[in-house]
Amino acid sequence: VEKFKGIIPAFYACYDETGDVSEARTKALCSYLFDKGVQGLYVGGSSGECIYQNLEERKATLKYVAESMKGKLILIAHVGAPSTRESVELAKYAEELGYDALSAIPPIYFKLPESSIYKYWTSIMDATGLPFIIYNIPQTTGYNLSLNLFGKLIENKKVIGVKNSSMPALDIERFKAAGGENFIVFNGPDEQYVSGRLIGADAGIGGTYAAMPELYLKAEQYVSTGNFAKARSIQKDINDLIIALCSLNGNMYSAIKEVLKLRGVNVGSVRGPLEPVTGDDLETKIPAIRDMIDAAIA
Ligand code: NAY
Repeated sequence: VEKFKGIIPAFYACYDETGDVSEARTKALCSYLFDKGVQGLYVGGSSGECIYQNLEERKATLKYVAESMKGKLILIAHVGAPSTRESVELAKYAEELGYDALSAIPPIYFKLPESSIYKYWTSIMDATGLPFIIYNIPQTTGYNLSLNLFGKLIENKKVIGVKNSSMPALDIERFKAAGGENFIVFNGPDEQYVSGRLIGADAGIGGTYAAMPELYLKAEQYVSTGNFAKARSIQKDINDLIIALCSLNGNMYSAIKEVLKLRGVNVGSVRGPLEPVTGDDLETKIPAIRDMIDAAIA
C-alpha cells in the first residue's frame, strides 16, 4: 500500500499530428514525468480521453507506458469502458503488461442500480489478480459512490483504495474513516489537494499534475512536513493556474497540451469532440500561463 503513496499524474492521450496515438510522444511524456520525480502514473483515465478512444488505442497507450516505465514508476491502468466485456479485456491486458493496479469509473450512460454497478466493478476485479482502486467522479459519471456500496466493495480484499474526485472534502474523510489505516484514499480534485491531504487523503491522482508536477511535489513536501502556510500558498498558485487553464477557448486538456509544448514536451492536441485552443488564447494566453507556472516554481 505504501508504494502507491505520492503524486500520481493522470496521464494524457498522446497524439501525432494526424490525431493517431503516438508511441514516441507517449514515451516522451513518460520520461518527462519520471525526470520530474513523480511516484506513478494513472493511465487511460479522464485525462487520457479514454471514453473517446477505441480499445486498440487504449491498449497501445497502456503498452507504450509499460514498456517505458515498468519497474521505474507505479503504474495504474484505468480500464473503465462502456461495456463490461471491454473493461475486462483491458484489465487482463494490463495484468499481462505488468501494471501494479487497476481502476475504473462506474458504468456510464444508463443510470443503473447499485447492484449493477457492484457487479460491473466485481467483474473487473474477478478477471485478474491485481489490486483495484475505485474511481468516484460523480461530475462526469452522474453516480456518486454511496457509503453503503463502498462498504460492500471493501469487503473484497482486492479493493485497496478509492480515487475520490467528488468535491466535498467530507467524502474523502468518510471513505478514509470507513476504509481504515491500510486503505488508500487518493485526492481527486486538484483544486483541493492540500485540504484533501489534511482531511484524510493519503496521496493524489490528478489531471493537472502533469502540467505542473513541480508544484504538486512541493505542496506534498510542505504537507508532509507540516508546513501548512507554505502548502496553502502553493495551493493558491495551483488554483490560479487551473482557473486560467479552464478559462480559454477549447478544452482544458488542449490548453494543458499547448502549455506542455512550451515546457518542452509535445504530446499533440486533443481529438473531437474535445476542441483545441485557438487564436489569441493560443498565441498570448498559453505563453502567459507557462510564465505563471515558471514564476510559481521559482
Ligand atoms: C483522470 O482520471 O484523468 C483524473 O484523475 C482527472 C481528474 C480531474 N477531473 C476531471 C473532471 O477532469 O484532476 C481533475 C481535474 O482535472 C482537476 O481537479 C482540475 O479541475
